[in-house]
Formats: sequence, C-alpha cells, structure tokens
Amino acid sequence: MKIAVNLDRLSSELEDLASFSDAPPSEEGTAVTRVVFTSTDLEARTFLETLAEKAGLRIRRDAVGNIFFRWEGSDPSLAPIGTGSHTDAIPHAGMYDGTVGVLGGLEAIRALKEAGFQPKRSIELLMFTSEEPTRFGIGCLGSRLLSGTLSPEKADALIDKHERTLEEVRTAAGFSGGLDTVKLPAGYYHHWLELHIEQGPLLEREGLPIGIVTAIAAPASYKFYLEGFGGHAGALLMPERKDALCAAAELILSVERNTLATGAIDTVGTVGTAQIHPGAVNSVPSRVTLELDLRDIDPARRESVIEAVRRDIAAIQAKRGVTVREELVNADPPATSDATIVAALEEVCRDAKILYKKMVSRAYHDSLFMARISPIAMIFIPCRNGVSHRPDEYASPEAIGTGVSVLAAAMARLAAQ
Ligand code: HGY
Ligand code: MN
Ligand code: MN
Ligand code: MN
Repeated sequence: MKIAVNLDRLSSELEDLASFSDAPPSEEGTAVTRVVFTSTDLEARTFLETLAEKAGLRIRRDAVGNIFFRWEGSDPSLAPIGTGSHTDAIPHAGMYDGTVGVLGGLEAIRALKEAGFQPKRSIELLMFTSEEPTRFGIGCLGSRLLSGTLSPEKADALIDKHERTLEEVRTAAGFSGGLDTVKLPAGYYHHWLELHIEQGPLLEREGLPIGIVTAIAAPASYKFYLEGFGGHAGALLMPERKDALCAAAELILSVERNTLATGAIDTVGTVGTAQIHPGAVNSVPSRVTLELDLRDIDPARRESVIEAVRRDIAAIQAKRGVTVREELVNADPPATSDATIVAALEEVCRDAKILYKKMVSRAYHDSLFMARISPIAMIFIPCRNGVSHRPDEYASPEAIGTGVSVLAAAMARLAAQ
C-alpha cells in the first residue's frame, strides 16, 4: 500500500492552528500561547473538529474536554488503535509541541483512507485536554483522568490563578457532566501511539529522522510556600529581617546542587516560577511561592534528590527563622513502551529504509498516563537545535512528513491484526 502524506495540506493546517494564539508577535519565530479553555483554545478545538468532520470521522467529547475522532473499523467490537496528543501551549511557546501529534495523526488517517486502506480495528485520534500545567498547575490533566490517575473530585477542585475551579471553567466552556464519566477501562486501546517532536537535540545531532521512544521519564512537581518577616526596605534593619526571597534563593540553589550531585544526566530539576509578596522594590519579601519540576528515568534517584532538598530546607528554616511548607503536586512513575509496538515501528522503518534510534523521552507526554490503560509507544521527529517551549521551535515539513508516514504505516499494521 502506497501511503502519500499530503504535506501542503498538513503544513497549512499547522499554520492555521498556530494562528489561534494569545501570544504577542515574536521576532524569534511563531509564538503560540494557547491555555486550556481560553477562547483561543476553544477556537482551536472548533477548527480541529471541522477538519475531522471533513475527513469523515465521528466526534465525541468527554466531560473534561478530551476530544475523540473515530474511524470505524470493519470489526467495531475490537479494541481500537489510538493515536493523538495535545494542542494547548504554554505561554510564548512554539507551534509544533503537541500539534504535530494531533494534526499529524489526522493526516495519517486521511492518507490511509486515500490509499484505500480499511482498518479491521477502529482507529481513534485523541486530542487531550490540558497537557500543559499552565492553568491548573498539573500536567496531563486530560490523560490523568482518562487513566484514573487523578480523582475526579481532586481534579474539579483544582483552581487557576483567578481562583476559578476546573469545574467552573470547564462547565463555562461547555464541558459539563461528571468527571467520573471520563475514565477509560484498561485495554480500551489495543495499542496507543503518539507522534511528537523530540524537544531535545539528539536526533538532529545524529542526523536521524525518527526516534522510537522506549521509555518516558518520571515527572514530579512540588510547591513550596515560604513565610518570613518583611517590611520597609529602609527602616527594617538587617538583623530584624526574615527575608523570604533570600531563603527561596537558597532553596533554589539546593535543588540545583542536589540534582547535579546524583551525577546522572537523566536527573533534572527546575524551579520555574517564583511568586514574591508583596513584590515591591522597597519592601522586604515576606512570602514567596516556588514551583519545582523534578524528573528522572529512575524514580528512586529522583526521590533521593527531594529528600536532600528537604534536609537543606530544615537548615534554611533554622538559620533564617522562616517557615517552608511543601505541597506535592504530582510524583509519577516512568512508563515503558510496549515491545509489540516498538517492533512494528522498527519493521516499518526498516521496510521504508528510514534510519531510527531507540531513545528515552525526557519530556513527559500524555502517553505516560495512557500507559496505565493500554500498551504505548511514541515516535519522535527532530526539531531544530532541540529547542521547544519557545517561539523558535521548528520541525521541517520533511521531518513531520516522515513521522506521519511511519505513524500511518504502523497503525495500518496494528489495525489489521
Ligand atoms: O513539560 C513537559 O514535559 C511537557 O512538554 N508538558
Ligand atoms: Mn510541552
Ligand atoms: Mn507536548
Ligand atoms: Mn508533553
């Protein structure tokens, strides 16, 4: 079967999708900000549904806004093959993170249809709600609920920076119904694949067009609330102060020091946000909130880092007279790809003489949670300089086309079984 990916169609759809954005223009490239349940997110969803309807797919939306696009197979009673990713984007991000897996998945389905392929198993494209942690502070909200990894009650109580709950926001966006209806049964998908840009430099550096992901690193995130004693920057003398921002600075350096101390390249720690109260140049900070993102392919090693940071926090509290409260947001295990899907991807690459390498994903993806309810694997394509979550994020049409053709061929094999 000759699968012809329509690169012009796909490239122009990626451009169109990128236009649904709240980001100001950037000289660095096509900046995209598309936060879950904002009007730009809702417009992007409508755009996607219009394309899927044109492709003859059946559409279902669940109570948290995950959208399912189904191509019925000749035996609808069989568990389907699933593919998909996300279209939400963190502030000032790029236009390829997630979208390549959603529009690329749609293009793979269209290419198979246009090649006259008829799947035995249905093939279902999934657009996940809120893969990014931007609005509600936790990543993969949609896939956590699909996999039963996050309780509906806890999810609905999540609040955004305007103190609005997920329940209020999703209902206002038109997604009502109980979140307890979202969870999918184990084995819902016979096999699950996600196409995604690598978000790292390895494939480009080695001149390889395809990465077959064998494992996804284990992400954890924490919030730290530091409370000191602040006041007038002129009148409050140094010995009287309990400067929460100085304490936070020591905590941040403790994260860096303890992450590096494992000596493992797979251990990464980032304090990505700091909210300072009252945040005035002439006022000694009395409160600071930090968010920590800590990952490793080895969860025990990741735990050893947070334990070491906790020891440093105890010393910072004693030395500075501040209090530090820790809140665990998530601490997830890694996921391992399924050998059958990996083998199918290797066969597809070998048959098409496409060079590939097996590799670990350091970014997390919705597939990390889909692995709880179905066998998974991911396909990576190179992105320029390995850059992501920035306006200069870029994947060439050729790279995207190769990823889509591998996805299409693998799904055809798996859907025929
Ligand atoms: O942060 C991540 O790994 C994902 O891109 N949200
Ligand atoms: Mn991302
Ligand atoms: Mn992503
Ligand atoms: Mn991701």
